[in-house]
Amino acid sequence: MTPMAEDLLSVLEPKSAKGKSAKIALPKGLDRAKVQRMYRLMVQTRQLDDRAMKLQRQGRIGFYVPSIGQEACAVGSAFALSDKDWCYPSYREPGAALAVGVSIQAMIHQLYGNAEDVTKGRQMPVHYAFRKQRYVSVSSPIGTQIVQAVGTAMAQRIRKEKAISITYFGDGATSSNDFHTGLNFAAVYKAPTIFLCSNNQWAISCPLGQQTASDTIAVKAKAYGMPGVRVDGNDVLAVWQATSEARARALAGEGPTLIEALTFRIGPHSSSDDPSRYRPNEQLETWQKKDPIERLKKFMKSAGMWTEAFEKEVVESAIDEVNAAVKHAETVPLPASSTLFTDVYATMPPHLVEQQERLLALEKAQGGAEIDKNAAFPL
Ligand SMILES: Cc1ncc(C[n+]2csc(CCOP(=O)(O)OP(=O)(O)O)c2C)c(N)n1
Ligand SMILES: [Mg+2]
Repeated sequence: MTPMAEDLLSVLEPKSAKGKSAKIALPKGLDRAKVQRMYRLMVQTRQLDDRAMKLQRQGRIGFYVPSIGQEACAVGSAFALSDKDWCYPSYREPGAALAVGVSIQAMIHQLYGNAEDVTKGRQMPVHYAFRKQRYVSVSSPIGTQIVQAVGTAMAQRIRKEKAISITYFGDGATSSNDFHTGLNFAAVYKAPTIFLCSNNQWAISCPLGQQTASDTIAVKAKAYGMPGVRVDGNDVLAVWQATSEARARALAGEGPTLIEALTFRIGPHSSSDDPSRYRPNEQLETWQKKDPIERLKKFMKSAGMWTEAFEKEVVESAIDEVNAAVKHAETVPLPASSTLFTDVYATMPPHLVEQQERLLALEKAQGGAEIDKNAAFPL
C-alpha cells in the first residue's frame, strides 16, 4: 500500500495551502541547541549501529539489530520525554536509549554481555534494560511491551503522577494480540500512553500490504477511540512535535495517542537477515534519498545551525566514544558464574545453593570457568 504523502505531518517539508513548498518553521519549544542535540544523537546512533554490525561480522558480538534510516523515529520521540516518563522500547530504538541519557558504553557492555553489563549477560544482545533511565527491558516476543506500557501508564494515572509511558513497536506488531489489548484498554481508561509505531514497511520479509488491509496504521486509532497521528518518520522535528503534543494530551488527562511514524528499514532486519533475497532494490533506493540525518542537516545548514567544524566534531566524537567503549568492553571479563544463581530469590532455595556449590567446585578443580569462545551464536 503506497501511503499518501499529503497525510503526513511534516516540519522539514511544509506545504502551503496551494500545495507549494513553504518556509520551514521550527516547532514551538525547540531551539538551536535542541536541534543540534538531536542531530548529535542521530549521528551517535548511526555510528553505534555501524560499528556494532561490523563487530558482529567479525564474531566479536553474537547478534545485532540495526536501526539505520530510522534514527529520527527514536530520537525525535524520546527527546520529547521527561526523566519521569517510562519507556517500553522494541529492539529498534537505540536512539531512544541515547536520548534518555543511556551511555554508549553501557549499551556496548550489554552487546558483549560482560561483567559490567547491567543485565549481567542474561539477555540477548540489543535487549537493553536501563533501570535508572526507566528504559524497560526489550522483549523478544513481538508486542509484549505494549501492554506493559499501558499497565505502567495506569499506575501513573492512579497515582496522579506528572508522567507518561511510551511504547515503541513496528508495523508487524500491529497484528499482535497485545496491540489490540493495549490500545483498547488505554483508550477506555484514558491511560497516559503514547503508542509509537515505527512503520518501516517490513516485518522481516513480510511487506506492509500483507500485514494490514487498513489504509494506514494511524487510522486504526479511530476504532479504539483515540487520536491517530501520521507523521513523517524521517523528519525528526515532526516526530518530536507529534510526540510532544501527544504527551501534553496525556498529561492533561485526555488519554493515549497512536503515532504512526512512516519510515523505512534501510538495513537488514538483523545481523541474521539478507533483505536482498526478498525486497525490491528500487524501494530501498527511494528511501535512501530520504535519509533522516541528511534531511536535518540540510535544514540546519539553511538555518545557520550547521558548519563543517560542527559536523567534524559531532562525527569524530561519536566515533571516538564508540571506539573507546568497544576497547574497554573487550577488557572486561564475562560475569562470574556465581551470578547465574543470584537476583531471583531473596533467600536462595537449598537446591540452588547445592547447584552453585557444585559448579564452583567444578570450576575450581579445572582451574577456571570453561568457555567455548568459538561456539556459534544460536540466531
Ligand atoms: C510473537 C512473535 N512472533 C514472531 C516473532 C519473530 N519476529 C521477530 S521480529 C519480527 C518482525 C517484526 O516486525 P515489525 O513489528 O514491523 O518490527 P521491525 O522489525 O520491522 O522493526 C518477527 C515476526 C517474534 N519475535 N515474536
Ligand atoms: Mg516493521
